[in-house]
Amino acid sequence: PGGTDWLATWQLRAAFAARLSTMYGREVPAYATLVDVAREVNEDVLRERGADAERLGAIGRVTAERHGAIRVGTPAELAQVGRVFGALGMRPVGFYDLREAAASAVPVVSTAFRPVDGVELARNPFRVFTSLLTPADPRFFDAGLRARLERFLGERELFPAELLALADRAETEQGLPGGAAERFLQLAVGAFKLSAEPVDRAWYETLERVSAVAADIGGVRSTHINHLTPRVLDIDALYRRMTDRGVRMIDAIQGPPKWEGPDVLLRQTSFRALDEPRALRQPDGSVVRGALRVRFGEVEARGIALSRRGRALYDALLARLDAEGAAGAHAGAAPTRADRARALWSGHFPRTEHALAEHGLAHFTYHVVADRPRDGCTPPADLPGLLRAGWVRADPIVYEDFLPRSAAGIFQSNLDGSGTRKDGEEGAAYDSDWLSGAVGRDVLDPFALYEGQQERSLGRVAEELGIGRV
Ligand code: OOG
Ligand code: NI
Repeated sequence: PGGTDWLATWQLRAAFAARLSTMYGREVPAYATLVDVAREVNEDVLRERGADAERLGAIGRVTAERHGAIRVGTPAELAQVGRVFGALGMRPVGFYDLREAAASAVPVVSTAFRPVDGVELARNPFRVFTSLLTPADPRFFDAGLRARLERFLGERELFPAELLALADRAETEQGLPGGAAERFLQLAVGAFKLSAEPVDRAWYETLERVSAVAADIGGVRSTHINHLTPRVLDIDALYRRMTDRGVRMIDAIQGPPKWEGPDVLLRQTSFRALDEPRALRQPDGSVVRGALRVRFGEVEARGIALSRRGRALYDALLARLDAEGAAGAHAGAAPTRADRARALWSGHFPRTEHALAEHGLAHFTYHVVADRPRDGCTPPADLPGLLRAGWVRADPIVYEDFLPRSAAGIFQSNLDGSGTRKDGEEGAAYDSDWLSGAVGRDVLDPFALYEGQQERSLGRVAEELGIGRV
């Protein structure tokens, strides 16, 4: 393959992300405001902090960086999504069970499609959080509703055959020639456009009584991009500026607190979308103009990827914060959750990248320092020694994934009703293996990906310095 009008996998991915962004900006005007404010904030941070601002990604990558969210109804639809994103070099990573979030259960299990290779991520890190409805979970759907839902979903077509054929070709050939690329991009972006087809009101409302997410997925004959999230370097500043512009944000930033130590994992916040006009088909067959509120704006700041141990520490701190909150609510304690989180992190989380690396709590790639003065010493054989004596430098690996709790919170904070999950019944079992079977591709373990990236960099260090494994 080749030729001047050839689009390689990453170019297809970048073009898809850019076109989706243009389409979404037309559909949801507040998104354009969000993107403007995010750009302003990023420029300011770059001016204030200089090169340090780019420690977690070059500004070119960060400015173009987006994640989308989509929701589908059946394993067959998910497998088709896998083919479309496979054409863009995006693989399913991670398993998220959002049915289990205590205060905010939604009847879906999810994964994220994204590039996995460091070079590909640097070229364009576009990712899509992808959720699959769980009609087999009796806590949400009784047998009758499940049967109706599965019949409805089985009869719709989200992705035209021509799109899937082009996707398969692009994946096999790792790109497409100009004309085919153009057609593929048009069809792919079109598949995620909000449909103008009238919504069957009675059916939509039946599902809405179970969950607004179930209605959004199974109440219509098409899918759509649900939100498109830019990345910002200072999410607290962004939150203030959006509020100043009169956009009402949800009441918190989800994820780790703002504190004096390194940014880790992912911090996100959002605002409610406005009602969008939609045609509704009434039970008597007439069509009226109505409105649905399904889409919203979200923004995020990304930090360093934690190791399994680091993540366990993070989860433990979060659990403590919840427990204290529950206790404090009775005692009428004054500090806000954000204040308490900051105090807890300051007491228990390492304050420097160096300490994170030393305790194996976060992931880094390691690189031989090219211009280290030649002082006749031989390099030490251990990593702390190599770092201390300046032979090797550690660059943080950016967290490319999502947080189940923030995801559930984002879903829920933007829904009208809270829906119903009947407890006391056994939930249907879904796990990462089941999801791999549904999508027809291995759902990869994010921790293993970060570990692999770190290990490969250490292998290169050992080779370049001519020392044994570090
Ligand atoms: C997905 C919500 C999760 C995130 O950033 O955590 C998500 C959805 O609303 O479909 O996008
Ligand atoms: Ni999101």
